[in-house]
Amino acid sequence: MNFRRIMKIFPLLSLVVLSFVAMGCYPEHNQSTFDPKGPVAEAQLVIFWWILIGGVIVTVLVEIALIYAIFKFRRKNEDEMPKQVHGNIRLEIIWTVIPAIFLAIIMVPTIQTLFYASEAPKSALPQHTLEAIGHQWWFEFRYPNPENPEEEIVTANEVYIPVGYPIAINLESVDVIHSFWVPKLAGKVDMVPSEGNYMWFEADEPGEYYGQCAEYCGESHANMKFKVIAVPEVDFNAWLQYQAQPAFESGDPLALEGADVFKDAGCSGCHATKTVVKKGSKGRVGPNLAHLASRQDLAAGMLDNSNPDGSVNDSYLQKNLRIWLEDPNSIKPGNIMSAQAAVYTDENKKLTEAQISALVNYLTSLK
Ligand code: HEC
Ligand SMILES: [Cu+2]
Repeated sequence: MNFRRIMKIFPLLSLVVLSFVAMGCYPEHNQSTFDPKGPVAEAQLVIFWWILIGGVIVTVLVEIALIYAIFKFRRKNEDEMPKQVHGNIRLEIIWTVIPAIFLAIIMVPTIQTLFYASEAPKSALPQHTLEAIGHQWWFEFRYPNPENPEEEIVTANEVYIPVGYPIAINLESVDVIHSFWVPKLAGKVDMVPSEGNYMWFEADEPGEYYGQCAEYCGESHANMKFKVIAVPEVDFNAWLQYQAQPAFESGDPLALEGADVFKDAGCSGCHATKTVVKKGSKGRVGPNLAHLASRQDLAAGMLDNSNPDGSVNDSYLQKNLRIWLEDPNSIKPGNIMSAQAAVYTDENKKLTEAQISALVNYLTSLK
């Protein structure tokens, strides 16, 4: 293709690219940072605008100077050589001082916001704390048990918070570095193995806020999502109390059979169904399944079981569980369950159709 042809399609190409870029910025999108729903994300957005506006002013000034110089000092005809200069102390001081002033101005709100985001404000309200633990490729959450400070309530991939309260979050990882990001509530913070990290956020209004791992952590990094569900405090307390209850025991014969398969097929080796654990104890390889059927998604946001109003639809859940158990790898490439569970690695131990049906029935009963 010759240069002319490229120049002809260039405007069209840039339009297409620009429209894709703009699609990522529309504020209503659940992972857009342009419509913050909490004070931390708001403060960070203000910094973004300061830096963007400062950057635009500097860019425009530099471009104007550049274009001016190009025209003013260009070679006017073939036999005239423009004046050759080297160095200009006054100019150099000016173009060092102006950006320095801009940086100094932007530094003030930046440092303020750094301090603001680094620790939850001490308020009269009781503080809620939360442990978030990154695993390849899902998130474990633990709450202090209000009934017993020595214990923690465990769940996965879906986290409830009370609206209007600062939530202090301790971040950890059991394997590689992950990053905890809920764009509408706060900027990302790394989850570093054996090196605790900390952040806080607060939701101003009830809603579902999508989260995402934001640090490349292996094959299914892009499939490592979670949900923050902000609800009024009474609902939060009810939810937490409910999560602390033991898993529901169904009397349905197929579910009972499924519970047996769950033990016999080695599922319980990686999945706990006990909700309350000793504080700081090591979790298992896979997500806690005690109240799996009360969660909107399966496999860290990969399969949606919910009705439009957020309630769990049992028939979606059953369908999704079947898809997951038949071949987890087709949903989440490289996931540890298909890589390590004997029922997927050993042809002789493969789950039968009947076993899958029993498991689906049992897991759907875990409300
Ligand atoms: C080697 C450990 C291991 C074994 C054995 C195992 N799993 Fe898993 N399982 C995992 C991991 C890890 C995940 C998380 C996958 C992901 O999201 O990346 C998972 C995810 C799941 C999920 C989705 C959970 C959620 O919160 O969305 C279900 C359901 C599940 N497993 C059921 C089972 C059943 C049933 C068996 C037995 C047939 C089983 N698992 C055996 C490790 C295991
Ligand atoms: Cu990741």
